[in-house]
Amino acid sequence: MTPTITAFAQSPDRGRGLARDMRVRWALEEVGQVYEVRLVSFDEMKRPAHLALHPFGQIPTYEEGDLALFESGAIVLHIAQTHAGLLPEGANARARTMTWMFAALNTIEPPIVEWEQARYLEHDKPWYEARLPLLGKRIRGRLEQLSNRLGDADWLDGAFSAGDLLMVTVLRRLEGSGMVDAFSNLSAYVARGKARPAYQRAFDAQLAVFTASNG
Ligand code: GTB
Repeated sequence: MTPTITAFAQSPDRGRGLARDMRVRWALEEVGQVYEVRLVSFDEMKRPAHLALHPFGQIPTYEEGDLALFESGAIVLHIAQTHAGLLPEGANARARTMTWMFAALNTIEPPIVEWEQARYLEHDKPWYEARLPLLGKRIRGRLEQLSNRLGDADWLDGAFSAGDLLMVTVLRRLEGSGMVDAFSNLSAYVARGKARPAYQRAFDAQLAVFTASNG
């Protein structure tokens, strides 16, 4: 059965592939699963039909027969568990991959989101100038730890996995900030992820949405 995912009809990232449908598209491309995309506007996301799929009125969602999922991490895990290619063989290796998936979403992504939100939503607040460097420092601390663990390996734990897929999409949120570039192994790691043909197909597909609606 062909799954359907949702994505922004008008992504605020203007085709940079930073919204979270990108990680789902990439996972589907990695495993060779054809998929359909339903584009939703901000208004539609808050209406009952979409809220029935996603209680928080967001993208991405994933529908496959009578299964409906939300949360990009859960969707990527489902894709990885139901197809070959994103989880290693062996219970321990799989558990370690899932650990990296959680690390990407629970340890690395939260300070990045907090920093982004401060930049977009708090720049006119009296605490902004003092708070932003603190948030940046928190991110750099995590990047340093991640960089130390990655060392000169290509991927976080053996072969490329769903853990790397999520980690690369999370680190990409810092593009343009210089924070990842300060760690040469991390910037090479992100570049390796972006060089994968499946990543490029996913990126092109989301970019085509932006190009179609912006000429
Ligand atoms: N925890 C959820 C998940 O992982 O799926 C979070 C989902 C989420 O934040 N969705 C966002 C959304 O639907 C889009 S990805 N927002 C609309 C709303 O909440 O009303 C977040 C995002 C948005 C824009 C950019 N950007 O412009 O660069 C990057 C990331």
